[in-house]
Amino acid sequence: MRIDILSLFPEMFTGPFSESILSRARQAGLIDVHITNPRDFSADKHHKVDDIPFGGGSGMVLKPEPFFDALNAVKSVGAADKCRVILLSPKGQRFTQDKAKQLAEYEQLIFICGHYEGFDARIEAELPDEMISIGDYVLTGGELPAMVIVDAVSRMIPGVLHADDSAETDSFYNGILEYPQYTRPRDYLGREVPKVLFSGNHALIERWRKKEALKDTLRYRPDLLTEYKPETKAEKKIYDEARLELAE
Ligand code: 9D3
Repeated sequence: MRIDILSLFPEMFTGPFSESILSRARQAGLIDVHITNPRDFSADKHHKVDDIPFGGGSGMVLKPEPFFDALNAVKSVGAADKCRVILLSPKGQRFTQDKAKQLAEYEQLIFICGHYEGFDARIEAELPDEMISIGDYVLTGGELPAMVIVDAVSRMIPGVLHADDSAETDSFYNGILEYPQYTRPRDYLGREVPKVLFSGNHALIERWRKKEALKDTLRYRPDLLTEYKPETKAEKKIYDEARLELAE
């Protein structure tokens, strides 16, 4: 996948994209990330990218030309339906795991980052296929949201994660939190690992994990369970036990 980011602050991306999984995905040729500064496309001799708002008012507005021209420069010539242009904005639809999965199917993603001063409305109206927000809180720009989305999308691309890193493959835990995990030592200053994990009984361990996952979900994210429907009698029993044990 080719990923293009249009940003007036290209240096912000150097750290996160040079570390860990994203760096390995780039080295493996699974993702190809390019940062473009719309300032380099400013027609103006001072490389101006913003100007005062028509009609008056405070603040500045991001000019159309640098963004229209920068987008044209990074858009590949391939099929239009294989490329998605995303403008990061508090006006956008909320980013979700589902959206990450959908975006992972494209051959090219182009992210347009702005900042507090806001885009000329003609940029928003014409350039993006969609606008995305990462949540209802105010940031200083679209750079961190772009990094969040690139991170979430990259790990959905086949080959970026090791097979055993993928929680998505385990339908047994879909829509609920993950089960609690333990490693050595068996006894940490008197805090013992639950005995069932040493039983060697895999069915029993699975059942325990499912129940503890449900308990954690009830405890920390009960909002996730409004949609939860036990599929079988056995699952219903685990769910009832989870609620009972939590109430104790
Ligand atoms: C004065 C009204 N503000 C909207 C709440 C204007 C405004 C504030 C902050 C316009 C842009 C920004 C910068 N934020 C983003 O560009 C942004 C963002 C965010 O602030 N929160 C969550 N997701 C995103 S995606 C892009």
